[in-house]
Amino acid sequence: MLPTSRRTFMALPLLVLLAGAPGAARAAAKGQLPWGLPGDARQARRTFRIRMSDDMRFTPDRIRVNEGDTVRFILHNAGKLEHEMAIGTREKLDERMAAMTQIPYTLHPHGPVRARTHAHDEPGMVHVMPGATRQLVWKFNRAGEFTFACLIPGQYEAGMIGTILVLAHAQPRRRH
Ligand SMILES: [Cu+2]
Repeated sequence: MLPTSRRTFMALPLLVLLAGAPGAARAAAKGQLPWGLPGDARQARRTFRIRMSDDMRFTPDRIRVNEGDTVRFILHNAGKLEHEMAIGTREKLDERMAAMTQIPYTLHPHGPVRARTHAHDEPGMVHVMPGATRQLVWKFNRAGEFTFACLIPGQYEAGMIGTILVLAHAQPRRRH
Protein backbone atom coordinates (compact mmCIF):
# COMPACT_ATOMS: atom_id res chain seq x y z
CA MET A 1 0.00 0.00 0.00
CA LEU A 2 1.23 3.48 -0.90
CA PRO A 3 1.87 6.17 1.68
CA THR A 4 -1.00 8.66 1.86
CA SER A 5 0.99 11.55 0.42
CA ARG A 6 1.88 9.53 -2.67
CA ARG A 7 -1.69 8.39 -3.29
CA THR A 8 -2.90 11.99 -3.11
CA PHE A 9 -0.25 13.04 -5.54
CA MET A 10 -1.32 10.38 -8.04
CA ALA A 11 -5.02 11.10 -7.73
CA LEU A 12 -4.73 14.80 -8.53
CA PRO A 13 -4.04 14.64 -12.28
CA LEU A 14 -6.98 12.29 -12.74
CA LEU A 15 -9.33 14.74 -11.02
CA VAL A 16 -8.06 17.57 -13.20
CA LEU A 17 -8.64 15.44 -16.30
CA LEU A 18 -12.18 14.58 -15.29
CA ALA A 19 -13.06 18.18 -14.53
CA GLY A 20 -11.72 19.34 -17.87
CA ALA A 21 -13.21 16.62 -20.05
CA PRO A 22 -15.74 18.02 -22.54
CA GLY A 23 -17.81 14.85 -22.19
CA ALA A 24 -18.20 15.43 -18.48
CA ALA A 25 -19.25 19.03 -19.07
CA ARG A 26 -21.82 17.98 -21.66
CA ALA A 27 -23.28 15.27 -19.46
CA ALA A 28 -23.62 17.82 -16.68
CA ALA A 29 -25.27 20.47 -18.90
CA LYS A 30 -27.62 22.05 -16.44
CA GLY A 31 -31.21 22.51 -17.48
CA GLN A 32 -31.08 20.52 -20.70
CA LEU A 33 -34.53 20.04 -22.17
CA PRO A 34 -35.54 18.31 -25.41
CA TRP A 35 -35.80 21.77 -27.04
CA GLY A 36 -32.53 23.18 -25.69
CA LEU A 37 -31.46 24.95 -22.53
CA PRO A 38 -31.18 28.43 -21.01
CA GLY A 39 -28.56 30.41 -22.90
CA ASP A 40 -25.83 32.81 -21.93
CA ALA A 41 -26.60 36.26 -23.38
CA ARG A 42 -22.90 36.83 -24.06
CA GLN A 43 -22.96 33.88 -26.46
CA ALA A 44 -26.06 35.00 -28.33
CA ARG A 45 -25.33 34.87 -32.05
CA ARG A 46 -28.76 35.86 -33.24
CA THR A 47 -31.43 38.22 -32.07
CA PHE A 48 -35.11 38.10 -32.93
CA ARG A 49 -37.45 40.92 -32.04
CA ILE A 50 -40.91 39.55 -31.49
CA ARG A 51 -44.02 41.63 -31.11
CA MET A 52 -46.87 40.32 -28.98
CA SER A 53 -50.27 41.77 -29.70
CA ASP A 54 -53.83 41.55 -28.47
CA ASP A 55 -55.01 39.96 -31.71
CA MET A 56 -53.23 36.91 -30.22
CA ARG A 57 -50.29 36.96 -32.54
CA PHE A 58 -46.55 36.81 -32.35
CA THR A 59 -44.85 38.74 -35.15
CA PRO A 60 -42.91 37.02 -36.56
CA ASP A 61 -44.41 33.66 -35.68
CA ARG A 62 -41.95 31.49 -37.60
CA ILE A 63 -38.32 31.37 -36.50
CA ARG A 64 -35.51 29.44 -38.12
CA VAL A 65 -32.17 28.87 -36.41
CA ASN A 66 -29.29 26.46 -36.64
CA GLU A 67 -28.58 23.73 -34.13
CA GLY A 68 -26.13 25.11 -31.57
CA ASP A 69 -27.27 28.73 -31.90
CA THR A 70 -27.78 30.76 -28.78
CA VAL A 71 -30.65 33.07 -29.57
CA ARG A 72 -31.78 36.27 -27.89
CA PHE A 73 -35.49 36.98 -28.12
CA ILE A 74 -36.49 40.54 -27.43
CA LEU A 75 -40.17 40.39 -26.67
CA HIS A 76 -42.28 43.49 -26.81
CA ASN A 77 -45.84 43.43 -25.60
CA ALA A 78 -47.58 45.98 -27.82
CA GLY A 79 -50.98 45.22 -26.35
CA LYS A 80 -53.05 46.07 -23.32
CA LEU A 81 -53.26 42.47 -22.14
CA GLU A 82 -50.51 40.41 -20.53
CA HIS A 83 -48.67 38.05 -22.83
CA GLU A 84 -45.93 35.53 -22.48
CA MET A 85 -43.63 33.37 -24.47
CA ALA A 86 -42.99 29.78 -23.53
CA ILE A 87 -40.76 27.52 -25.61
CA GLY A 88 -41.31 23.79 -25.78
CA THR A 89 -42.78 20.99 -27.79
CA ARG A 90 -46.43 21.19 -28.65
CA GLU A 91 -47.12 18.28 -26.27
CA LYS A 92 -45.29 19.90 -23.34
CA LEU A 93 -47.03 23.22 -23.88
CA ASP A 94 -50.38 21.45 -23.95
CA GLU A 95 -49.47 19.89 -20.61
CA ARG A 96 -48.41 23.21 -19.11
CA MET A 97 -51.58 24.80 -20.37
CA ALA A 98 -53.64 22.13 -18.67
CA ALA A 99 -51.71 22.69 -15.42
CA MET A 100 -52.17 26.46 -15.75
CA THR A 101 -55.94 26.27 -15.68
CA GLN A 102 -55.70 24.75 -12.20
CA ILE A 103 -54.04 27.83 -10.69
CA PRO A 104 -56.72 29.78 -8.85
CA TYR A 105 -57.20 33.38 -9.88
CA THR A 106 -57.91 36.09 -7.32
CA LEU A 107 -58.98 39.68 -7.91
CA HIS A 108 -56.20 41.16 -5.80
CA PRO A 109 -54.29 43.61 -8.02
CA HIS A 110 -51.01 41.79 -7.55
CA GLY A 111 -52.36 38.35 -6.72
CA PRO A 112 -52.88 36.95 -10.18
CA VAL A 113 -49.62 38.36 -11.50
CA ARG A 114 -47.61 36.99 -8.62
CA ALA A 115 -49.25 33.60 -8.77
CA ARG A 116 -48.76 33.37 -12.51
CA THR A 117 -45.21 34.67 -12.40
CA HIS A 118 -44.39 32.09 -9.79
CA ALA A 119 -46.11 29.40 -11.82
CA HIS A 120 -44.15 30.52 -14.85
CA ASP A 121 -40.82 30.82 -13.18
CA GLU A 122 -39.51 28.07 -15.40
CA PRO A 123 -36.73 27.92 -17.97
CA GLY A 124 -37.73 28.97 -21.45
CA MET A 125 -40.69 31.02 -20.36
CA VAL A 126 -41.06 34.76 -19.90
CA HIS A 127 -44.05 36.81 -18.88
CA VAL A 128 -44.40 40.27 -20.43
CA MET A 129 -46.65 42.95 -18.98
CA PRO A 130 -48.51 45.35 -21.30
CA GLY A 131 -46.12 47.84 -22.88
CA ALA A 132 -43.07 46.06 -21.49
CA THR A 133 -40.11 44.54 -23.28
CA ARG A 134 -38.32 41.51 -21.90
CA GLN A 135 -35.59 39.23 -23.03
CA LEU A 136 -35.30 35.48 -23.26
CA VAL A 137 -32.00 33.80 -24.17
CA TRP A 138 -32.16 30.21 -25.28
CA LYS A 139 -29.61 27.80 -26.63
CA PHE A 140 -31.03 25.54 -29.33
CA ASN A 141 -28.70 22.58 -29.13
CA ARG A 142 -31.23 20.02 -30.33
CA ALA A 143 -32.53 19.99 -33.89
CA GLY A 144 -36.24 19.74 -34.52
CA GLU A 145 -39.44 21.67 -34.84
CA PHE A 146 -40.52 23.34 -31.64
CA THR A 147 -43.30 25.60 -30.54
CA PHE A 148 -43.51 28.87 -28.71
CA ALA A 149 -46.77 30.00 -27.25
CA CYS A 150 -48.57 32.34 -24.92
CA LEU A 151 -50.06 30.29 -22.11
CA ILE A 152 -52.39 32.96 -20.77
CA PRO A 153 -55.78 31.25 -20.45
CA GLY A 154 -57.78 31.78 -23.62
CA GLN A 155 -54.84 33.06 -25.66
CA TYR A 156 -53.21 29.73 -26.35
CA GLU A 157 -56.58 28.42 -27.49
CA ALA A 158 -57.02 31.55 -29.60
CA GLY A 159 -53.90 30.60 -31.50
CA MET A 160 -51.15 32.68 -29.92
CA ILE A 161 -48.60 30.14 -31.08
CA GLY A 162 -45.45 30.19 -33.20
CA THR A 163 -42.95 27.75 -34.63
CA ILE A 164 -39.20 27.46 -34.16
CA LEU A 165 -37.38 25.32 -36.66
CA VAL A 166 -33.92 24.23 -35.51
CA LEU A 167 -31.92 22.99 -38.48
CA ALA A 168 -29.49 20.15 -37.84
CA HIS A 169 -25.81 20.57 -38.59
CA ALA A 170 -24.91 19.78 -42.21
CA GLN A 171 -22.25 17.25 -41.18
CA PRO A 172 -23.30 13.60 -41.47
CA ARG A 173 -22.59 13.33 -37.74
CA ARG A 174 -25.15 11.48 -35.64
CA ARG A 175 -25.69 12.19 -32.01
CA HIS A 176 -26.74 8.71 -31.04
CU1 LIG B 1 -50.73 36.33 -25.24
